[in-house]
Order: sequence, then structure tokens, then C-alpha cells
Amino acid sequence: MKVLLVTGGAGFIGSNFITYFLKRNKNYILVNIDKLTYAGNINNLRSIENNPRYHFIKGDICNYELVNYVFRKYKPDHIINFAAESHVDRSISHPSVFVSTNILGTMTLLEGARHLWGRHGFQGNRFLQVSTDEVYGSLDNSNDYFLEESNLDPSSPYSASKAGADLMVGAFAKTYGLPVIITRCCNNYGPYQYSEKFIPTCVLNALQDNSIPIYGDGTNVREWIHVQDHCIAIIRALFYGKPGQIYNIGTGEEVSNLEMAARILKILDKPQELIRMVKDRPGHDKRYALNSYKIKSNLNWSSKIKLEDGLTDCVRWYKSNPDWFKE
Ligand code: NAD
Ligand code: TDX
Repeated sequence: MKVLLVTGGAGFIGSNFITYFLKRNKNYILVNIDKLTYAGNINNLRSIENNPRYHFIKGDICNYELVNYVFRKYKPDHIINFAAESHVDRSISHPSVFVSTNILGTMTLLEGARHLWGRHGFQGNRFLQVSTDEVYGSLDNSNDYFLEESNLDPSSPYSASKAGADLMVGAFAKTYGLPVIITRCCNNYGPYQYSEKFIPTCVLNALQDNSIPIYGDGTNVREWIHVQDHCIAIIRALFYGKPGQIYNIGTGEEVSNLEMAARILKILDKPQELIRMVKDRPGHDKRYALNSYKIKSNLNWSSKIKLEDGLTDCVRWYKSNPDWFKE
């Protein structure tokens, strides 16, 4: 059996990833380290919690002793780092924990991997860092797209901390030869996303006939991907990606926030009047859009779930799982 260690696996993307990966990779044991912050919910993993190939460790990726203990015990072949403080608005009010988890936590994992794998020369190992399109900063011109080589120009403490982590990952590749891969994905939607994020905010408010807060003038644009398509892209990058490479993961499905709220209200058959314009987010990025040609051509990946279908399914999932929201 091979061993895959993931961090942050009780969060939105990590829990979708674990459930998908375990079912399809029967030759793998999967170990999940998660601190269970407000964003982590162990119940996201209910469907696989009794799987004998799944092991959960409650812990902080900044804790070097714990990380080393887990690495020595399980000797992972590969590591995928999902763990992060992930919400831009929280990073504006409380930036310091973003530096701890996103930068120091990533470095602690890199150090652990270097010591564990260094002894045998990194044969076949991979350290995959789950990063974000936000590290590139904002686009104003609707014809521009970010490439993997584009400059890092983050706007928020969140995106600055993710950019810092990416740079540290790159430095470990250059300095120690660690076989790293960085993926940079656009905005995810799907089941189990914490209610602070935009799509669950829209659905939850609309279901209760509360207004939906739209920051600024609502013309900010995001590129949206279903979380399952993101998980499949990560698996392709892990198994077929080239060490040292960065892969953008995008769909080309760009939607303004105003348009997204309107679509959700339509799916739920609620009045458009629930939309309410509120004060803008400080440093609010205007538009994110990725050029994802590299992962499509080199790793034969493309998104399969169209936004129109995925959004309808996602909204229905939230509607039929009110208890999950309460938790
Ligand atoms: P999330 O906030 O839903 O989950 C984060 C998880 O990490 C939680 O389970 C939390 O308990 C855990 N965690 C936080 N701090 C930890 C620590 N110090 N030690 C151990 N565990 C800790 O986040 P998400 O939306 O699932 O994002 C996962 C990753 O994907 C993040 O790295 C994020 O930057 C990246 N990403 C997210 C999106 C998106 O649209 N959500 C897009 C691109 C990239
Ligand atoms: O109530 C809201 N009203 C609103 O207009 C919220 C919560 C958000 N917004 C806007 C801000 C953004 O333009 O909607 C857009 C999406 O907001 P978020 O869901 O907070 O996501 P974003 O800031 O784009 O960052 C997300 O995508 C990239 C994730 O939270 C990050 O973890 C990921 O890296």
C-alpha cells in the first residue's frame, strides 16, 4: 500500500478530495491532519470515517513535533497541503493567523518532507501545494489572463500569505531538490463549503428570505469551478505532473457577483429584490481569470461540470441539507 498524507482534509475542498480519492485509489492509505478550526467539520467525512484505509489526526500543521511524529509513523509517499486559513474577509480583520498557518505551517510540512524523503533521494515522492489564482492579484482588462509565469501581486493578507507559501515551496525545490508541484485554482463551489463564502451566503440568505449582501457595485468577476473538477485536476497533477511545475486550474466560466446572485435566486425561485448592495471589501480584486492551457495540454485535464448544471445541483444540495448549515 502507498500512503498519501493530506492536511486540512476536514475543510471544503479537502473533504471532497478525500471522499473522491479513497473510493478510486484502493492501493492507498490516506492520512488526514486537520486542526478542526471553525472551518473544519469532521462530519464532512462521515461517508468514509470507518474506512480502514482512512486515518485522522487532529493537529496543527505548525506543530513541528506532531508533523514529524506523523511523518515517521506513516512515512507518506506523497503530501497534499490543503490546510489554510482561507477567507479573505477574515484575513482583513485578523491577518496574523494567516501568516502562521499559511506560511509557517507550509514551511513546517516542507521541512518534515525534506527530512523524511531526503534520506533516499526523493524517489517518486511528491509535495503538492494547493494554491490559488488570488496570488496573481487583480485583472482589470477583460481580455487578459494569468499564466503560470505571471508576476505574483497579491492584494489581501490571505493572498499574500498564499503567495508567501508558494515562494517557500519553490525555494525548497531549488535549494533542496524537493519534488514539489503547485496548483493554482479559481473559485470553487459545491457541497460542504463553509457558509462565510459567497455562494453559500447567497443560498443560505435566500432560503430564509434574507437579503444577499453584494460588495461594492457587484461587477467584480470570478472564474468558477465545481470542487469535483478541482479534485480531479489535483489528482492528475499529483500522479502525472512534473516536479517543479506550477499548474493553473480554471474553467473559463467567468461570472460577475451580481449575475451569480441573480442566478441563485432564479434557481430557488426567490425575488431578485433580495439583492442588497453593501460597502465594498477593502482591496477588492476586480477580476480573476486563468489561462489553463498548460494543465489541459500537458496533463490532459479539462473541467467536466458546466457551471449551469453544477450550480443547480449545488444549490439543491444546500437546500436539502439544512442541518449541515446549522453545524
Ligand atoms: P476551508 O477553510 O474550507 O478548509 C481549511 C481546512 O484547513 C479546515 O478543515 C481547517 O480546520 C484546516 N486548518 C486550518 N488551519 C490549520 C492548521 N493550522 N493545521 C491543520 N489544519 C488547519 O478551505 P478550502 O476552501 O477547502 O480551501 C482549501 C485549500 O484550497 C486552501 O489552501 C485554499 O487556499 C485553497 N483554494 C481554495 C479555493 C476556494 O475557492 N475555496 C480556491 C483555490 C484554492
Ligand atoms: O457576502 C459576500 N458578498 C460579496 O459580494 C461575500 C462573502 C463575497 N462577496 C464577493 C467578494 C468576491 O468578489 O463575492 C466574491 C467571492 O467572495 P468569496 O467567496 O469570499 O471568495 P474570494 O474572495 O473570491 O476567494 C475565494 O476564492 C479563492 C476563496 O475564499 C479563497 O480561499 C480562494 O483562494
